[in-house]
Amino acid sequence: MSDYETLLVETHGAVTLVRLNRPQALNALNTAILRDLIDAFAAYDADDGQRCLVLTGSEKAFAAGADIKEMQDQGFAQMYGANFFGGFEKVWSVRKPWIAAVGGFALGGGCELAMMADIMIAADTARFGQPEIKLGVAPGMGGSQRLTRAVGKSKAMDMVLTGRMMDAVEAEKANLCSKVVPAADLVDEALKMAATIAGMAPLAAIANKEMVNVAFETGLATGILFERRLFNGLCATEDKKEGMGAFVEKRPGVWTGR
Ligand code: CO8
Repeated sequence: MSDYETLLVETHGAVTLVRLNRPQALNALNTAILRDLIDAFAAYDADDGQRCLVLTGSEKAFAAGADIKEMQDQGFAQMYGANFFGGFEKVWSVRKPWIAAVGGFALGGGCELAMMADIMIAADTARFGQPEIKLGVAPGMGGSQRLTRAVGKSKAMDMVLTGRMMDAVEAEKANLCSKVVPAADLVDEALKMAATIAGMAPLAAIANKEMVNVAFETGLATGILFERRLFNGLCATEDKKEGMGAFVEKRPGVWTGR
C-alpha cells in the first residue's frame, strides 16, 4: 500500500490498483487528487514490473466531478494563469494500458476522468453525467470531445444540454463503457481483465493502445499506415520471435519486454 493523501494504491502481481479516496466529498477532484494521480500514474508507467492499472472509486462514487468548492472563487485569470487541471493530460497520456472501473456517480470531471481510460467497465450502479451546465459552466476536462466521440452527437448534446444522468445500461448501449457487471464484482472483474492485459507482451500492449488512439486523431489512410509501420516495428522485437515461436511449439509465450 503506498502513501498518498487522496489515493489508496496497491499492487496485485503486475496490476496496479488505484482507489480515489476522498469519501467526504464523493471523490470530487481537487488539486491534491490531481497531484497524487499524476504521481501514481507516472510511477506505474515507469515500473517495468507493472503492466496494467485499474482506477476505481468507492461504491457510492467514482468521482462526483471537479471540486466545486475549490473552483467557486476562481476567476478566469487565476484558472488560465495556473492552467487549472491542465495536468490531467499527464494522466491521459500514460503509455501503458489502464482501466476505469466505475461504480456510483461519475459526474462532470469524474465522467471525464473515466473517459480518459483505455477501457471503461461500469458497475450496474454507475450513473454518468456532464451536469456542468447546471452550474452555469460546461465540461472542462475533455468531456465535450470524448463523450461525443464515444456516444455520438445527439446523445452527447442531450447529456451536456440537459445535465441529466445516464445509467449503466444506457451507457453500455451507447458504447460509453465496454461492459456492465454487478457492483459487488466490479473491482474483481476489472482486476481480472487487467491481469489478462498484463500477461501480454508489454511492447505489443503499448503499440496496440497507440494504434487505437491514433484512430481518433487522424484520417483512415494515415492511421492504417501508422498501424502497418508499428506492426513492422514489433517484428523487430524479441517478444515477436518468442510469441510466434511459442504458438508453433504449442506453449505459452514468455515475454521479456524487448
Ligand atoms: N465538489 C465538491 N463537493 C462535492 C461535489 C463536488 N463536485 N460533489 C459532492 N460533494 C460533496 C457535497 O458538498 C457533500 O459535502 P458536505 O457533506 O460537506 O455537504 C458531500 O460531497 C456529499 O454530497 P451530497 O450530500 O450532495 O450527496 P447526495 O447523495 O445527496 O448527492 C450528488 C450526490 C448527486 C452526486 C451531488 O453531490 C451532486 O450533485 N454533486 C455535484 C455534481 C456536479 O455538479 N459535478 C460537476 C462538477 S463541475 C466539473 O466537474 C467540471 C469539470 C471540469 C473542470 C475543468 C477545469 C479546467
